[in-house]
Amino acid sequence: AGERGAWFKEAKYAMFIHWGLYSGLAGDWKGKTHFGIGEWIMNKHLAGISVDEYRALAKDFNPVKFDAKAWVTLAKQSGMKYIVITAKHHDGFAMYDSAASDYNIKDASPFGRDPLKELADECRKQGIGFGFYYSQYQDWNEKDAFGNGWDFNPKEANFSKYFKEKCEPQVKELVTQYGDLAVLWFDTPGKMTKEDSMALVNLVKKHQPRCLINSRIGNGVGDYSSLGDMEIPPENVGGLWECVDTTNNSWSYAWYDENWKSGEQIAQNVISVVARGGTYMLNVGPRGDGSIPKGASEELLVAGQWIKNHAGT
Ligand code: FUL
Repeated sequence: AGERGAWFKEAKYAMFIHWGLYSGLAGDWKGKTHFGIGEWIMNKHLAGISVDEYRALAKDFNPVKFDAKAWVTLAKQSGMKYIVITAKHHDGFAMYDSAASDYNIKDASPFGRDPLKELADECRKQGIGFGFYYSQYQDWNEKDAFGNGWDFNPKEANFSKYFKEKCEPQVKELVTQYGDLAVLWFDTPGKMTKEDSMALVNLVKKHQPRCLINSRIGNGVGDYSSLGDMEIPPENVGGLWECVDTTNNSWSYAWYDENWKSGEQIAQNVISVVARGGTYMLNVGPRGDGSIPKGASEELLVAGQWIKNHAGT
């Protein structure tokens, strides 16, 4: 990524946010708790929710406590230099106003706002970077995408249809309607072809020449490498790289997951990763109502204070 990657090396510490319809379930489906990672609750490995039942969740999703200013202020006070948030996770629900699919927060929920637009604007206002997570290969809402074998027959999937009609148009919306993006964070490329990975790379770079793409775009065509989930390497792995971790165990909010890292632990992780030459992107999972659990925010601020005292940023 050369010069384009210079800011990334400088930034070193970022906030990751997993937020979607699954946040409202918080690990619970019809009174039963499904332990694991909250954003996977729809999957057959957890509750195995049908597309119809899952889609209905949008009607009750109303994050009235969402406050872009409070989220960005928290990231800044924690010492983080940019935010990356789930525009669309594997469940297929767009958390922004998408013309390419009406299965999105603006059109399908009573909230009726585009929270990611508000967040992007607020990041710009407060002077930190902003980027999107986008699940390009798995989309459990679509019969033509990969991942939902409990509702659809994978043998009948026409991936290029999904790719042309939803994936590419949505990525185009993200790179053209939210101002300058720091990062486009793709995930679980699976068996995606190099041609498809490159189509997304070219689309992003055409509109956002300075935006970096992580290695989970697949086929070795990313700008920097994202290590395995929650993996803090024992030494410098070389090149541009990041470690993605979370403040507790689940990425998205789960009612039972109170295993919060202490401020001291967070500061130690930041130091370890940064000392080894990487970037630490640490996740918070806001609740379905838009509030960020204190177990995360308070400890982030403790670590942020430590970083300010010792590194003067
Ligand atoms: C994984 C995803 O499957 C998880 O849900 C989460 O988004 C994590 C950061 O990446 O591979």
